[in-house]
Amino acid sequence: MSADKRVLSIQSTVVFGYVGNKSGAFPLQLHGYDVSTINSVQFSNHTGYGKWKGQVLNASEAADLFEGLRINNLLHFNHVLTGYIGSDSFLKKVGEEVGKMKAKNPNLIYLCDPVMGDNGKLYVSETLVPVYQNEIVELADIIVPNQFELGLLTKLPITTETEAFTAMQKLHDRGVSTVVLSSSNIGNNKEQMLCLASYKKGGVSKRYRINIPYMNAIFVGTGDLFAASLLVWLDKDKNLKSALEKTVSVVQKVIKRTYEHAKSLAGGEVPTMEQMELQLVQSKHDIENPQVTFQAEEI
Ligand code: PLP
Ligand code: PXL
Repeated sequence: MSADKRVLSIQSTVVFGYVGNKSGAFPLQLHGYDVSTINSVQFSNHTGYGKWKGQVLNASEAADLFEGLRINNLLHFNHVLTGYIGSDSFLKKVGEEVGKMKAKNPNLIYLCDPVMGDNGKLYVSETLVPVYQNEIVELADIIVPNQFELGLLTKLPITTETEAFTAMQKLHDRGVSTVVLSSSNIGNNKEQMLCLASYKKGGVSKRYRINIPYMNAIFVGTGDLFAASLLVWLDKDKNLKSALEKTVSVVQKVIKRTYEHAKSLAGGEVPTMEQMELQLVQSKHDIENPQVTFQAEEI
C-alpha cells in the first residue's frame, strides 16, 4: 500500500444505491487511494425513499473498530474524510480519534463534510450542531458545508456572497485552511446555484466562485461524491482553483448522465428514487479524466 494514499472514510453505507461511502469510495479508489471505511450506518437504501431498514453504529462500536486498528498499528492514515454521522457521541469519538491521529502525524489532512441539513432543515439531531461547532471545526483542514450548514457552524446569516465569505473567514480564524460552500442559492437566482471557495493559510489568501446551472430534480449522494472528488483533486493538484473546477465538472457530469438515464427509464413520468440513483460506475471514465466544463472565477 502506498504510504501517502491511505484514506479513512467515515460515512454511511447503503446496500442498494449510492450515498455516503458507496458514493465516495469508488472515486478515491479509481485515483489510487486505499480506502478504509467505517460505516456510520448501514441502511437498505438512502432515507430519501421514505422507508428503510438497517443498523446504526453507536459510539462504543465505533470505539471498538478504532481499538482494533490501534492494536494492530493500522492507524496510519494521511487523509480522513467524514460525512453523515448520526449521533453526537459518535461524532465526539471521531473528533477524539482525529485529534490523536493529527498529534502523531501533523501532515494528516482532515476533510469534513459537516452533514447537518439543507434548505433550513436539520436532518440530524440538534445535539450534533454544538459538537461540529466546538470540537470538529478546529480539527478540519478542509470543510465543505452547504449554505445552511455554513450558517449553523458560524451562527452567521448567509444571504449574500459577502456574508458567505465573512462566515468562511470565521472558519479560517479557527484554523480551517480551505472552505468550500458546495452549493447555495445566494442571490435567489432560480437558474443558478453558486459554489464559493476560500483558501487562507500563512499569508496566502484566495477566493473563487463557480456558477452551476440549477436542475429541478433531486439528486442524492452528490454531496458525498463532491467531497471525495475534492479530496482527490486538492491532493493531486495542490491548487484550489483546478481542484474546484474538476470537482464541479465531475459532479455535474454524473448528475447529467443520471438524469438522462432516469428520464429514459421513466418514460415521461417523474423518475422514481431508484431510477435517480447516481450513474456512478457508468461514469468511471469521467471520474478518472475530468473534462473541465466549469471554470472558477477568482474574486
Ligand atoms: N447538488 C447539485 C445539483 C450540485 O451541483 C452539487 C455540487 O456541485 C451538489 C448538490 C453538492 O452539494 P451538497 O453538498 O449540498 O449536496
Ligand atoms: O448523501 C447523504 C446521505 C447519506 N447517508 C444516508 C442518506 C443520505 C441522504 O439521504 O440517506 C443514509
